[in-house]
Amino acid sequence: MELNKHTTASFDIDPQCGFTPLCPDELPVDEGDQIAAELNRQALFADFRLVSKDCHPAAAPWVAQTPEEIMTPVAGDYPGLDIKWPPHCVIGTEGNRLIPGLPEESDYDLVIEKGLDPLQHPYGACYQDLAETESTGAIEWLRSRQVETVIVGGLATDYCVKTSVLQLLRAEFRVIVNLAGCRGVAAETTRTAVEDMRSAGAVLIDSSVELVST
Ligand code: VGL
Repeated sequence: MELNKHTTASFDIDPQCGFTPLCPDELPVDEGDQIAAELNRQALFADFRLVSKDCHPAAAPWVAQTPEEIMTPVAGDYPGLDIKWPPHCVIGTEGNRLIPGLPEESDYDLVIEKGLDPLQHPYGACYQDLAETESTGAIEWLRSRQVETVIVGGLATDYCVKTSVLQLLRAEFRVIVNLAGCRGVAAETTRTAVEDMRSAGAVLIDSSVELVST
């Protein structure tokens, strides 16, 4: 896969401790803490590097109060919410931090924070809401820099990575998903996510070894 660095961005989706075994009480994804080296490698093929972060409040209607509530629908009139999750990536906590091995946040070209509003629980990095009406600015930022191709990796393949990839494709970027730089919550939903991304037009690669700079 040939890439022109000047028109390519590398986008790390939610590579945060709260999605790794380092924070077992949050949303631990198997090997979620093992992707930093691969994210760093894919970034070598891009002039721009972005990261998105889940930045949640400690209390919100989507926070599951018991383990049984996890992934059950949020009851009540909350159009911005779908299902419940354990508290994760809360501002100011360890779970909110980037996984070990990644650059400092200040070394990224753009840091996108999403999910601050307790009445919204977005998955994709491009919008603050499930209805995709409030931009995070990622798409506009990429367009203003004439980016054409976005290499994506991060956590988790079956939720935030998938949704971000579909959003970027709808915004007409060429999207490359680096599977070695991603990990999923569950095997079955990860398989479906890979198929959904492929059929929407994403290029799936096994690792950054397949990338070449022109
Ligand atoms: C995520 C579930 C809930 C993710 C975020 O980053 O993939 N998954 N919140």
